[in-house]
Order: sequence, then C-alpha cells, then structure tokens
Amino acid sequence: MSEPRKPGLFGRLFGFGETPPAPETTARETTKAEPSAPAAETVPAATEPVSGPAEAPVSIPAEPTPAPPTRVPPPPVAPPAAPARPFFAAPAPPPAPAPEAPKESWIARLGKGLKRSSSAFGDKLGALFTKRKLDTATLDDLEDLLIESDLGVDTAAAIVARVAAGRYEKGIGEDDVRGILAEEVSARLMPVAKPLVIDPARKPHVVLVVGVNGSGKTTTIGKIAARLRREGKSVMLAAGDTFRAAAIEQLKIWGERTGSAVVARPQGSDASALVFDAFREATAAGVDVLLIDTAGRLQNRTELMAELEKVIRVIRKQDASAPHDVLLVLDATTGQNALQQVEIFGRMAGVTGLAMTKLDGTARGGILVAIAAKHKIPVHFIGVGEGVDDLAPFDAADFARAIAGIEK
Ligand SMILES: Nc1nc2c(ncn2[C@@H]2O[C@H](COP(=O)(O)OP(=O)(O)OP(=O)(O)O)[C@@H](O)[C@H]2O)c(=O)[nH]1
Ligand SMILES: [Mg+2]
Repeated sequence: MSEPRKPGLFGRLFGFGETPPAPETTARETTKAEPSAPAAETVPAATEPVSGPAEAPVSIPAEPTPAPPTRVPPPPVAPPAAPARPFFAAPAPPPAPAPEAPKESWIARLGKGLKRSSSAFGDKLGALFTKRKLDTATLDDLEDLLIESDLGVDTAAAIVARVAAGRYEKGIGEDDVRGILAEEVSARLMPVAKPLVIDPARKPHVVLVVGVNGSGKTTTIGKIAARLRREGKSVMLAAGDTFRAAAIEQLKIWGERTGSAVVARPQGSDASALVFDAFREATAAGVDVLLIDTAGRLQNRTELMAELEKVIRVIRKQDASAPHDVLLVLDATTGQNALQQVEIFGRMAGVTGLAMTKLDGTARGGILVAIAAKHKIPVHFIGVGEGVDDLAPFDAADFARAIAGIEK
C-alpha cells in the first residue's frame, strides 16, 4: 500500500514547471534593515540550500524552548558572484541523490490517520449491511453515520440516495457502499483540489498565513519554505506573530533549517509594522516568496480579526495585488468549527486557499468535504505529521479513498 513518492510531487505542489533551477543561496543581502525600521532584525538565510528529502524529519515543539542563537553573527560573506543565473530558466540541477528514507508515504500516513474514522465507519457499516435487504431504517442509520463523519447533510443525503437507488429488496454490500462514498466525496473535492501557484513574476509573491491558535500555521510555513527552497526559490519568512517570544523563535528555527531569511522584531512589536518592513526587505532583495506568519486568533475575537485586516491593509499599501495568497490553516481535529473558521477568516482576510493539518491523527477529515461543498475554496495542502516532509499537495481521489477506508 505504501507507494513511492511521485517524482512530480513538488511540481504538483506548487504548480511550477518541472525543471526547477539550481538552488542559489538566498538572494537576501545580509545588510541590516533600512533605517526607518527601528528594531527590525533579520536573521540571514543559511547559505546552504535545503538538502532535500534526505533531511531528517523534524518536529518543532509547540512552545520551543530556549531561544537558539537567533542573533546570528555576521553572516557569511556572499559567495563570489555567480554568473547571472536566472531563477527559472536554468536547467534542473542534478537531483540530489536523496537516499529515500524508509519512511511511510504520506498517503499511508493519511490513511492511518483517517483509519480511525474509516474503521469506526467500517465497523458500523459492516453491522448495518449484514442484513440481506435494504430498508428505510438501514438507510437512516447510514445517513446518521455519514453526518457524524462531518461530511455534511447534503453529501450524506446524496450518498444515501445513491445507495438506495434501485437496490431495495436487493441489498448492497459494505464494499459497494465504500465505493459510492469514495466517488461522492471525490466528486465534491475534485473542483477544489488546486496547487498553490507561485507567480514567478512577483518578487516577492506574498503568502499570508492565518488561522486559529495552534492550527499548524508556523509548521506549515516551515514545510512550505523547505519545498520552495528545494525548488531553488529564495524565501523570506516574516515573524508576524509578535505576541509570543516562543513563536518568533519557532519561525527562526524554521528559517535556519530551510535556509530562509527571517524578518523578526522583539515580542510585543506591532505586527503590521513588522510586515511592512518584511515586504520592503523582500522587495529590495528580490526574494521570490515572502511567507508571513501571524498570531493564532479565534475567528470570533473581533479585535484580533481587526488586527489581521490592518496587516492586510499595510501590505496592500505597498503592493495593491498583495497578499497574493491568504492561506487559512485548519486543524482537522477541529471538526465542525472549521466551517465557521472558513467563513469568518474568508470574510475578514479574503482567504484564497486552505491547508488542513493533523490528518495523520484524526477521525475528522470529513469536514473538508462539507467545507468544499459550502465554500468552494481551493484546498492546497494537507499536513500528515510534524516533520518537514509531512506536507502533501491535496489530492481529491486519494483523500476520498482514505476517507472511505479503501486500500489502494
Ligand atoms: N500530527 C501533526 N501535528 C502537526 C501538524 N502540523 C502541525 N502540527 C503540530 O501542531 C502543533 C502546533 O503547530 P504550530 O505550527 O505551532 O501551530 P500555529 O498555528 O503556528 O500555532 P500558534 O502560533 O500558537 O497559533 C505543533 O506541535 C506542531 O508540530 C500535522 O500535520 N500533523
Ligand atoms: Mg505559530
């Protein structure tokens, strides 16, 4: 069942062409922030590009302990100017001979996480369909079961209708029901399964990452940064979660790990001012992608949502088209509340895409189907673990099979 990673994964992930240029050291100059940026501190990017999948999986604790040496001493002198090498036109570097760690494929991990739901679902389904004939009570129970799985009332009704169609008095097996479930789920998710497309014309392409507390924003930023770096893109991270010192340190660790520059300010600084500086620095350095971390905030905390709106206004003042993506990170374990998060973050922050994390350990992935049916917002990524490689592009058919508990 464990499938080898497909070679085109990263391309599919970001919608890039398939020949990424040779990685360069991060383009960011290591000069300090411009004078008008009082306390802005930029941690220079590591000079080594990320080494690829061979990198050991990492796990960042939610509250990273003591700050690593974030005030990195004078950064290494930029290597002798390489002949102007365009980011996107160079041939692909020889693929790093990444000795594929004997690690489970993401789809296997997704399947395991969702297995809780699918096996619970399967057990109940098995009990339901032991009878030879379908009757209304069985179908009602099936509908309840599907609604409990967070799929949404309409989807549940549609599945039940298909199960029932023409089969009264005949009966139907559990496998057939799983097949119908997978098809219906897939049909609803297909239209929203879209990669995050980074526009190479933008320097920087700005991705603002938002979501409730602990949903996985910072980790997802780290994972995305790692992928982008492997694609040869230069990346800057903005530590826009200025509330907690630990949050700033956490992002800096990801910066070091991925070879991305980090723009940070001391705890308690104004997030909008930080973002302003970060945008200007990213522009000056010609960085490809600016990933902006934000503090977790509950969607019903008006003042915090207002702060987010301010961050967006500040970005727009500098580039009316930015942020180019507003990625809402949803924790799959949240269940139904995710619907409200999509609605309110969507309204206040103009969410353009979703990432759903923690699908490796939950029984509640079905909520994505309800979200897709209701909001039709693109789903870019799923997170299936805490490690740097535990991010996958969203694939509707795979996800649907995992939900239905169908082994590939
Ligand atoms: N199992 C699992 N854990 C994850 C995943 N993504 C993130 N986490 C963990 O979830 C916890 C919270 O992740 P963070 O990235 O700090 O979340 P955040 O949204 O930045 O949190 P705040 O900044 O506090 O709002 C950490 O322990 C992560 O390692 C995932 O896909 N699977
Ligand atoms: Mg965070």
